[in-house]
Amino acid sequence: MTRYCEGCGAVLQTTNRNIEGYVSNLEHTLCERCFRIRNYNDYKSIAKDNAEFMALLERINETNDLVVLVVDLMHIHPDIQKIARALHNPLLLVLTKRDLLPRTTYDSKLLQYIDRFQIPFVDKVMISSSKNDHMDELYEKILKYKKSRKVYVVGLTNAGKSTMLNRMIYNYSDIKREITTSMLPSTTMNFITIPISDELTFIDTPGILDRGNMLEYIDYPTMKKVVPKSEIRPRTYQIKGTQTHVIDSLLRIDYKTQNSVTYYISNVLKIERYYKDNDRLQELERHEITVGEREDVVVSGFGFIKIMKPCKLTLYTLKGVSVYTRDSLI
Ligand SMILES: Nc1nc2c(ncn2[C@@H]2O[C@H](COP(=O)(O)OP(=O)(O)OP(=O)(O)O)[C@@H](O)[C@H]2O)c(=O)[nH]1
Ligand SMILES: [Mg+2]
Repeated sequence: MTRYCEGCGAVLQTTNRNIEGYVSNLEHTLCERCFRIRNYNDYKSIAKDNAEFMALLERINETNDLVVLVVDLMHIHPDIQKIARALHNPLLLVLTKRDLLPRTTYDSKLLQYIDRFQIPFVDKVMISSSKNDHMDELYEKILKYKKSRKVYVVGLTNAGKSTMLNRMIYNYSDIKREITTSMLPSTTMNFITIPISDELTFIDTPGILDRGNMLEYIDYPTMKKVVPKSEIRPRTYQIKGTQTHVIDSLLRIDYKTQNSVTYYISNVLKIERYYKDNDRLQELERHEITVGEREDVVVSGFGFIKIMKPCKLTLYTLKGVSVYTRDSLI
């Protein structure tokens, strides 16, 4: 009989330690990887490919069940359109990790921001799973819009799907169960069925991969610094003439013209400023970026920088990390 890991949904197997679902003994309910994440913070990356993910979406698309699309507010990625286009199901939007953005930002502004993707959501909710904020509102909306017993939870990898579901399990069911969550992308490996009540069963899914995410390229101690844990204190700098900003060994930006720039990144990251030429981090991958009116520069998995005036800048970061501009979020 096929058995599945309770933490990540992988099929349990005893043959290959380097692929998903490995256990030394089939009596175990958690795979070795989940066990190590939970007990030792030992993160082993097992990436799925997106073809597999799209095949899972096709299975959801064959149903008419409600789909909850979870979007990380720190990481609103254009790929959510790809997910929405692949599904004909009713879609409920959940914007999560609200606790990380400044309290002074209007919720309505954040909710409206998503309208530019022109996805016909049945409704939208903004939550913080960490703080247990707006979970009752979300639960009521799920009960209101669900078409059958099953409700699927989808989104990009690392969006916070499993953390949200752990809250749901704890708040609204009697079951004693925890899905594995982690800072590392691709934690959930397969569909995981979570019966909450006779009327409601959630199905957690692996997230669509986001290849350019910085978290794929850094070690655990660095990840702990980069992933914000509390409300971000925006840091604003006035640029007069030329200025270089260097953040750890991860990012360098050369500004060339007068501007005002605000960083939305983890509070523990130090921003060093240089007013004279220097060659720090120039060995990293170079991006020449043209910033338009009221735009952010997004460094995937790291954070974003709000730039007041249109300009050209040079940015250096780890090879493979995706960098792009978008309309200002805040
Ligand atoms: N600050 C904050 N962090 C959160 C919140 N929800 C999730 N996280 C963090 O986000 C990271 C990813 O969470 P997961 O629940 O594992 O994400 P996922 O969408 O299930 O990811 P995959 O299984 O890889 O697709 C973890 O480090 C969580 O602690 C939240 O509301 N606030
Ligand atoms: Mg997950």
